[in-house]
Amino acid sequence: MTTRIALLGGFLGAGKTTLIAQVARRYAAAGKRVGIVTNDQAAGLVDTHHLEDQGFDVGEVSGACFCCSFDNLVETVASLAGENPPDLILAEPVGSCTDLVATVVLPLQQMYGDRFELAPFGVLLKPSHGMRILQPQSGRSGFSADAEYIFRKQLDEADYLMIGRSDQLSPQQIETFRELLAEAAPNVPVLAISPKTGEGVDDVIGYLQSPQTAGRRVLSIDYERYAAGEAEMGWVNLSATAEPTEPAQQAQANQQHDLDYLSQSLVANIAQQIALAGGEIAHLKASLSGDGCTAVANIVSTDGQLDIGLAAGRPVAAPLQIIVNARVAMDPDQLETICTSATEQLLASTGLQASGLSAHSLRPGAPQPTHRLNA
Ligand SMILES: Nc1nc2c(ncn2[C@@H]2O[C@H](COP(=O)(O)OP(=O)(O)OP(=O)(O)O)[C@@H](O)[C@H]2O)c(=O)[nH]1
Ligand SMILES: [Mg+2]
Repeated sequence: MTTRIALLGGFLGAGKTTLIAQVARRYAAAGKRVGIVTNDQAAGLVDTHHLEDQGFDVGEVSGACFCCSFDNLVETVASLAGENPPDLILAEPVGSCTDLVATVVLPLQQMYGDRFELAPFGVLLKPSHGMRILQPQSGRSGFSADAEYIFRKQLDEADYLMIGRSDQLSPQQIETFRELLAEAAPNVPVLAISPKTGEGVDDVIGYLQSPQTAGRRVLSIDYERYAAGEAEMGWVNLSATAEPTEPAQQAQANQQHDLDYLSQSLVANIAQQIALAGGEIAHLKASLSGDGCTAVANIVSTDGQLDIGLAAGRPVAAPLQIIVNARVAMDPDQLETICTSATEQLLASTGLQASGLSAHSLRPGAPQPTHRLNA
């Protein structure tokens, strides 16, 4: 018996994890099970916590994107499939990745076709990013020409496209986006969906279950340009545990902390400092967890509003687990300094102390896929 796998791609902050959680909840409501694979260039993912906290079965491939860490992806998928395979495995590639048909979909189909079957490859679009690129007369760019190249390649290989955040778009804006996509990616089906409210998600499930062949469009791609686009992002993954300080331990152990407020103020503070430093945000997210609860706050563009990715809903006592993931067009060392000092400030405001605060910053290296196959 084969296990069905669906890759859900799309640029940083498009709403992939939110969509995956929606689909997983709908499967669970129908008495079905999904497994989920998250992915990042480095360990310590908000997404993994976000999904695990909602009770889903999650495997993480970290250290490199799926295409460069293909064997790790196969192992992770195989362990989720186990002896009692889920009805579907949803895999979320890194948002700055492309060429996934040649490097992931086809290798899974051609090398492991006896174990896995692939659903059509869907790519989710973030309106604030996509519209900037597809409407050049707006005078605003999607980061740089090389980063725009990645977005266009993501359009070029999708089996179907999804305009995200439909809850925040007028019918006219959706129509304009559709017209621009009809030009940029002719003959590719386009859904308008809201991963947050669930609007249109049943249509996505139609594709996840469709017998259509996956990965019908293999890219012609310039890897130097692709690498240059990826390398424009500074990447920071920070994690820390906040604990009561020694002398005041008892009083602090009883103190309750508002995870929702704390995650939002941490993200707002980091975003403010990024703006002052002239950085441009692709996705900034922070999760705070404690006592089985998680709050996630996000910002997906420099001029965007703060989003609540997940609400904790109740105050909790320390220890608290803090994770910050920032993908921003700016120097990664400077970004790391900003994330670290904002986390320290947050801790000072709670009276808690950080144990084991660690931050890892990088610029993604040139992608070197394990396999690259043609149809
Ligand atoms: N209003 C609204 N917000 C959304 C929608 N989909 C996602 N968001 C918000 O957008 C933010 C980013 O969503 P994620 O699901 O984390 O995006 P992602 O594509 O997984 O991001 P990366 O993994 O960093 O690439 C979160 O705060 C979500 O709540 C939507 O349909 N409507
Ligand atoms: Mg995600």
